[in-house]
Amino acid sequence: MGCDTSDPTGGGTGITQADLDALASAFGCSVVAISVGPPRNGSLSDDDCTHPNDGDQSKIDYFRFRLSQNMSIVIDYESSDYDAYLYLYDSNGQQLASDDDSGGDLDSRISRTLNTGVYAIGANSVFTTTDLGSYTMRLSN
Ligand SMILES: [Ca+2]
Ligand SMILES: [Ca+2]
Repeated sequence: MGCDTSDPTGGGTGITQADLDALASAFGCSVVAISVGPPRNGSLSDDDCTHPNDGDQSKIDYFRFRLSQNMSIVIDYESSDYDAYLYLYDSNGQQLASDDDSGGDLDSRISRTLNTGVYAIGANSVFTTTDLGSYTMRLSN
């Protein structure tokens, strides 16, 4: 606990079954591990989960990461196919932050100092079910 300074942002490192259960319960959707590193490629598609409460039926992918120490992180979420919209949640699915266009060119960015713990990211789009395509998600510090 708190000792793995070699990888303080492990996507899977140090995640307990209780953490995974809490995430599954909070989002009702698969939540994929991510850690600090190069951008990860993904896509929003018809068979992804639907955002639970923004009323527009837009699709959303979820990621998780765990911090073993307090640190500042930056989440960059970019798409050239649609207007990106980004969420940051705690491990219970409570929304901590959201962003539409802070990354420029309709892309999203959240910069935040976080305490030790498990967090989730939501990769969403601004508009409707037709707002689909490729994206990159990057976690940095
Ligand atoms: Ca997806
Ligand atoms: Ca946007």
